[in-house]
Amino acid sequence: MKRRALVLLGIPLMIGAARLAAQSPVEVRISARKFEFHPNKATVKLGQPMVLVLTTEDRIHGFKMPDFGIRVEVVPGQETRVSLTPGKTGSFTFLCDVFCGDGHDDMDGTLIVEA
Ligand SMILES: [Cu+2]
Repeated sequence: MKRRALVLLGIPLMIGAARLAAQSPVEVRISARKFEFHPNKATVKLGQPMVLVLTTEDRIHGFKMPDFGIRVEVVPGQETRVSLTPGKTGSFTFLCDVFCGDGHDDMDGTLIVEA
């Protein structure tokens, strides 16, 4: 009798843990510096909650990904965190939109969302 109670108690706990694992976001860390993002390519799964963790050491950069309506500043000494659950597949460009010098125009990267 006691054992059955424990088993029954365990089932909702297991379901809860599985839900949490399914929902816990994947962290994608990207650092910005003159004049590149590193890495400049990241691949994620369609519908997988993710958090972009953006950092820089040299100066303020921008991080803009128009396809997902994302536009933030990346400030030295801070982590800029952006939550995103990609709802479409494809290759999506992100770029720096804060002028940071002569190589600024080439400062971009790609987020690939796979099914
Ligand atoms: Cu720039």
